Amino acid sequence: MESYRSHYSKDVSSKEHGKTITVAGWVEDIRNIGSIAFIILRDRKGTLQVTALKKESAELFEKLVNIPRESVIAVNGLCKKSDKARNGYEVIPKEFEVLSTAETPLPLGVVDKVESELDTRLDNRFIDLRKQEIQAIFKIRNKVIAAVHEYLTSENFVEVHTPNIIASSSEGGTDVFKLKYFEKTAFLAQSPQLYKQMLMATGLDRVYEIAWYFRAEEHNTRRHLNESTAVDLEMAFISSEEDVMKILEGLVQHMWKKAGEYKEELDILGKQIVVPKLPFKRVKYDDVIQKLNKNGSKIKWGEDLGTEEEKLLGDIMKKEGHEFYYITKYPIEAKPFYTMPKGDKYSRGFDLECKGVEIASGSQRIHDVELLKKRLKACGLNPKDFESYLKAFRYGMPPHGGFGFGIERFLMKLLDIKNIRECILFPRDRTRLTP
Ligand code: AMO
Repeated sequence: MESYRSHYSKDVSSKEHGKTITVAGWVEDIRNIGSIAFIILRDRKGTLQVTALKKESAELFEKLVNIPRESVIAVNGLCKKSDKARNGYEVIPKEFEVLSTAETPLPLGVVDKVESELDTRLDNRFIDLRKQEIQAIFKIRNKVIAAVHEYLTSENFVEVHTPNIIASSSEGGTDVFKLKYFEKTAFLAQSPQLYKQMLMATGLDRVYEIAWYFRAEEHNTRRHLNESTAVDLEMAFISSEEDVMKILEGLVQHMWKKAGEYKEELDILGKQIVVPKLPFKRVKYDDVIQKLNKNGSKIKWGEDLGTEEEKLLGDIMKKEGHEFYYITKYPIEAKPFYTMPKGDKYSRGFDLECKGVEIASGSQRIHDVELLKKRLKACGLNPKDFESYLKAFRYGMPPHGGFGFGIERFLMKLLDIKNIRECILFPRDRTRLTP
């Protein structure tokens, strides 16, 4: 065979009728009814029927029908219109080559009707991803990330890449992975927080990064990963956190709109996209607590919202007609050390929630070095551990702010996926380190 593939399944049309073509892919199914056999061949675009007739060549027929399912083959043959074939065409094989034989039994079915456990699927992710509905999630993921670049470039943001091996924890908490860095101890970045802020002192006054978050959180939930991805953004010369929130809601709307253009994938997933209207509702933290308490929650002022409170708030807000809403004016004690205070008790920190799940959080930051040191100490951290970060605030640092926006959380909400592990290729959670 000269080339293993001259056509993809879906590209075959009336132009190919009566011509010899080569198709290649995975053997999804074989139906042998004695004198005739139908081999369903799958490639990245879909499936195509290869129809083998015993009377044409008994030898070729026997070899073809005995290929184990999910083996990779290339078939050269005559392309013909066919009313009975799934996509209107079939290939009558002249010759074929087995490029890779699949072992039997398969650890996971590709087109089986029975649903497999998520763990079995993740253990065999390379087969799981052969299913078109699973591939659709990642094609849409690719599309929304492209939309991030498109939108932020149009808003004059510069894409940057900052280190993931760092000397002090980025979020200040204990949920940090330690590692040996030659003679020193290093950490995996919980976010690019310190670096994106340092960049505000450079004149690159609008930056973003598609970032990796490494978080040593012990809990195993359906909305947490230990390694996740996020859109991280920082912008200078803002007059308040509102400037940041405007960019974030514009970005979310653009991503939603662009995802809606992936009709084929959305059809496979049975989803319809309704683009949200702007501006998103803003609800003050105090009002959130009131709403929650009125609806039976025992949450106290000053506490951060847990999963249950977020869900309850999602229901309350839905009744009021809002799927997207910002929680604003958080108490300072519920926010990280870099958050700009507002008066004694409050802060300029916000969360963006979508249908009961936090998808982003951000704030205006402290740009005064003395206040920053005070807040570090108040949060139980040692300013000495943050010296190289603090230095960037001593020689001219403009007012600035930004946000971190979880890509997997976004996909969960966009596609109504219940478990975040479905939204990343090879999830890392409390117990999973392979594949
Ligand atoms: P925060 O910790 O709230 O803020 O994270 C920002 C967003 O990242 C996503 N996210 C996660 N997704 C999956 N699994 C996790 N374990 C996880 N942790 C966070 C969420 C969340 O809203 N530096 C600040 C952001 C900023 O102020 O710029 C930060 O990291 O969608």
